[in-house]
Amino acid sequence: MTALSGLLQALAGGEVDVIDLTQPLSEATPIIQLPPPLANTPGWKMHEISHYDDAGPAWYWNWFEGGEHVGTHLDAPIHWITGQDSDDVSEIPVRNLIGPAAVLDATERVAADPDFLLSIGDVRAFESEQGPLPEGGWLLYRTGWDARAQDQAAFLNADDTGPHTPGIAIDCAKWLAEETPIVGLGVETVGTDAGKAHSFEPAFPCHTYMLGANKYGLTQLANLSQLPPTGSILVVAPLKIVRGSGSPARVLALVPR
Ligand code: 23J
Ligand code: MN
Repeated sequence: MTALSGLLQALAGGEVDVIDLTQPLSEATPIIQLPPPLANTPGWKMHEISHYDDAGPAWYWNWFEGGEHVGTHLDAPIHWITGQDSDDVSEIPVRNLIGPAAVLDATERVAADPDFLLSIGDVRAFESEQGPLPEGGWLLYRTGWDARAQDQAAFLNADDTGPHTPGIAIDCAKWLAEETPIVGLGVETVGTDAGKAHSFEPAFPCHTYMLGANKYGLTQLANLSQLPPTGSILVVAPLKIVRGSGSPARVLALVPR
């Protein structure tokens, strides 16, 4: 038996499940809101070409417009100034897009504090229970925020002082980027950085350090509650947009049952 025939058998026999970690992409998909004078991304928009009608009697198809950073999407290193000499989304080695996932659950602490920031100590505590962060893998940061993903106001959770969504502490972002063997960080929120991260020093530390270390970000993930802390495999499939800074992505997990 080869490794792949074993995988097929496990899929057929239900010992391995495929879980879709992707949020539906539609005109209702929440998008990030940066404060003025910064420009914002347009959301997702669909335009019908034909629908079994005079414009195309036997076929239905659409065209679409939207930002690269809409919905469940991947941030390529070139997205940030610190990664400007690194890969655009079409240049990312595909080997990096399949790897082990470590799922750290902070749902309870985020429920008590929407501005919760993950610390190095939290990741160290996870590692002492579950083993070290995986080489070439992904840290998936579970916050329960995916429950809000169909409602832009609840998802962005903004008030007079700006958005309040969970993220990563500054020193933890730097440590994950520079000292751990992961290739990327995945989150359930609108961006890998906390809602308050515009006022951090440096601003948006996850983007600054992770993309600056030639690593990746993944946002607006769904269904992390269906993954074990370790033992699943992530498959990330962004579009191969030439010069793209990122792309909406289909993200799947292979999960042992
Ligand atoms: C541009 C500026 C700040 C942020 C972002 C984009 C994102 O979250 C993104 O999607 O990369 S925080
Ligand atoms: Mn992005």
